[in-house]
Amino acid sequence: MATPTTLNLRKHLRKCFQSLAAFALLAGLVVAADDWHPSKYGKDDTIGAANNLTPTIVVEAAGLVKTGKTYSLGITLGPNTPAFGTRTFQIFTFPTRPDKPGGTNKLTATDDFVLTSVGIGSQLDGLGHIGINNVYYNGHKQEDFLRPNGLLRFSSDRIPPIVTRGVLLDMVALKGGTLAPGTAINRADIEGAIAKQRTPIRKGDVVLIHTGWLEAMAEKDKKRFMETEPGLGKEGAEFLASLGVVAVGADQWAVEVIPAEDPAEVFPVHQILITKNGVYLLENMNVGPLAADKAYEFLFVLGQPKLAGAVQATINPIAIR
Ligand code: UVW
Repeated sequence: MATPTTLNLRKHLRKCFQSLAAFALLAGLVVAADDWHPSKYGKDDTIGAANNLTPTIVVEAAGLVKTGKTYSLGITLGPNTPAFGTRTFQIFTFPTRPDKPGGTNKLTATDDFVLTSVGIGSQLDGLGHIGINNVYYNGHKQEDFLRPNGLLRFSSDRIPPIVTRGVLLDMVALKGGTLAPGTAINRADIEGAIAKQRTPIRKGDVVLIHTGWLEAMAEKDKKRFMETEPGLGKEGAEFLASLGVVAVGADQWAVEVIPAEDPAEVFPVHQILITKNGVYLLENMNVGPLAADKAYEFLFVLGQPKLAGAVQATINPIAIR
């Protein structure tokens, strides 16, 4: 028969079990929240989805060149280029030998000096750029790799040449016009474009999204261009990462939709692609000319600027078809 003491003991034990169960559930959630590191490419990996590039992919992508037409996907960077936050660009040009021409051949010369944010204009976001509560790609803390004179790890000059098949997802053609700011592009939209264009996305591809925002707004209203934009949503980002793409680009400044689908979140697509999956972002890509030619797949060529310790990279990838 249960005495008051044994009843109290049972009550106490039940409470203990309940607390333990709650703790186990919480621990499980914490583990699930961190299950993106170590990286699937290995605990020492520093190049993320660039691991999906192979010589075979390069050879196959080269086979997409049929006409020899080239497309410069970078926009020209200048002091008036729309920029995030306090980012700026300045160039100074001057004669190198102002006093007297050199030698008997009277050499004269001109030099330049550029003072710029790297994350301005057409840019690649490297794996040291974005973290989740100070945890970055492959579980690294910012203080482990950030130094005032350059990154110790994830420097963009270390990203291998990205030479692969490029796929343009023409959302403007799919939706019948420039996407409205705040429009999120998700899995159904991506699959819709893939089906319409007959361009499946493969492991190792670079995917570029045409929203129409760069052509519609970058010159017309720089402030509005930077305040909001149509772009990739979280589910779309998860989907593209699951396909093994190396990089995702768009013709707007953050690749992702602004404001975010959940207005309480800040750049969540950056975290899904860069931090969790090691997928690079390519921002402000001038893909309008590709869309105009219905060039939905092409050879994509991008070599990184060799800036030691850089977080991002100013880029001008070339599409060739
Ligand atoms: C941020 O730095 C958050 O923006 P972006 O990567 O688009 O330049």
